[in-house]
Amino acid sequence: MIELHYWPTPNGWKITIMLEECGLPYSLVPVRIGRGDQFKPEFLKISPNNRMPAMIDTAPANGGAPLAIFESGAILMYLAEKSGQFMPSDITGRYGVIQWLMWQMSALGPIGGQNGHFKLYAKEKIPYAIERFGNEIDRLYGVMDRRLGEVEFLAGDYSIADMACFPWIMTHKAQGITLDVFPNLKRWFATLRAREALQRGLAVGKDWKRDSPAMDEEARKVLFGQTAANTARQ
Ligand SMILES: N[C@@H](CCC(=O)N[C@@H](CS)C(=O)NCC(=O)O)C(=O)O
Repeated sequence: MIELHYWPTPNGWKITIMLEECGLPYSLVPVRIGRGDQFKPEFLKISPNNRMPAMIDTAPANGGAPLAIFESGAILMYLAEKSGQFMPSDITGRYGVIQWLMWQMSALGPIGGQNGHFKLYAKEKIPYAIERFGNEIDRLYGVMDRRLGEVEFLAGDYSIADMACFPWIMTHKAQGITLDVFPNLKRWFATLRAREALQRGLAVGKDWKRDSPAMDEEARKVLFGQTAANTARQ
């Protein structure tokens, strides 16, 4: 059984989308990131970077002890391997998926996060930062649009690379981007959004936000201004 430590955010949705797509049974442990659950010692044991998602497979394929994994890209690869779905086993197909997954993890996600931070959340609006990350996220959307002009999905067939990117394209309006100027991306986005499993994945934990909203004063205090010193384990 997969135990997913989760909160409904773009990095969390990647995993609920995959779990719904591949049909592996799973249970959920909420990590209220706006309330500091990511600093609880039991969570840091499985996710030392104090970020969710993280997971534990209580029955890994090698029959060994429960296996804990953090970082959404690593979790997606693990679930693809475990289920035998959404990542081909031949070397050409596999690395086709991995390279786009790494692109999402190293570029689309982090730059989208910084763009959102400076555009929406930062109390002080810094024009240079807004322009810098606005340009870069626009460039990345362009990279994806060009790729999707050549192939239906990022790595040929629908894969974990598409699942990783979707939540970060879903936030395009908040990022200040219109998909009208990226027609191939717009086509891909509509195709994925129509998938029932993906919609189920996006709905996981939707109600939780009522008690613990994504961003309020308490969440700001927990999420912003983290340093090595103030996040050190007690
Ligand atoms: N590279 C990580 C990023 C995860 C991440 O940034 N998670 C955010 C929510 S989307 C989080 O847990 N934030 C808690 C915090 O900032 O303390 C991954 O893809 O798993």
